[in-house]
Amino acid sequence: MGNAPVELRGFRIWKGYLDGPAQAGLVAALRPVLKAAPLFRPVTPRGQAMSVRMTSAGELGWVTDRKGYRYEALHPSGTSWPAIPDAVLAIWAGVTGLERMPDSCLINYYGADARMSLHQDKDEEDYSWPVVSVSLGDDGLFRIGNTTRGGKTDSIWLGSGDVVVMGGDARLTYHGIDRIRFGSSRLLPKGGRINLTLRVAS
Ligand SMILES: O=C(O)CCC(=O)C(=O)O
Ligand SMILES: [Mn+2]
Repeated sequence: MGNAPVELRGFRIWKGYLDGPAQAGLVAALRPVLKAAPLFRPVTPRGQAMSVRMTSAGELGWVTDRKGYRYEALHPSGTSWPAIPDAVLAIWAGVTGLERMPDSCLINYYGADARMSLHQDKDEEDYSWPVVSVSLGDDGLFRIGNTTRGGKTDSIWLGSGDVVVMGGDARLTYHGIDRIRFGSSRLLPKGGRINLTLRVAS
């Protein structure tokens, strides 16, 4: 679906990869996942509450608390994470062409004031697998830096249905979300932004 990807600092960005009905279908597929594994507010290893709320699907879910950043087989409530919906796996297959499927789908929810500071995704065992991000709902200002901390950055607004592949030489490139444009989309009934990140964690 959609146009050819644009490239920015090694990230492949598919604007409008998912059309409106596909976005709505994805939200419907995520509803039972969020019911089985409710969003929680993570705390950094230093004890700071993150502004995003999160949960996961798949065999492993990314979590953070006082004990550190890591993948866990269980939601903080002690239940296993729900399976990654097929519609989500189809996006991974479509943009990566890989046969290997991700074993983790992090679900981030950004309310009006949520952001995510520049970071690398580096808790996975093998960086040769890409990370795929799917945006739904309100626009988010995505900042892309370098493979080491600091230096120049470029920013691009990610809209609902946009898909980003972070792989190859850019697999460890710093990235983050500076802010969202709350209310810019009507996809989610209460507004806000959902971002899915698909990963081969182990
Ligand atoms: O929300 C986004 O677009 C990026 C999320 C992200 O980088 C992460 O969860 O590691
Ligand atoms: Mn990330």
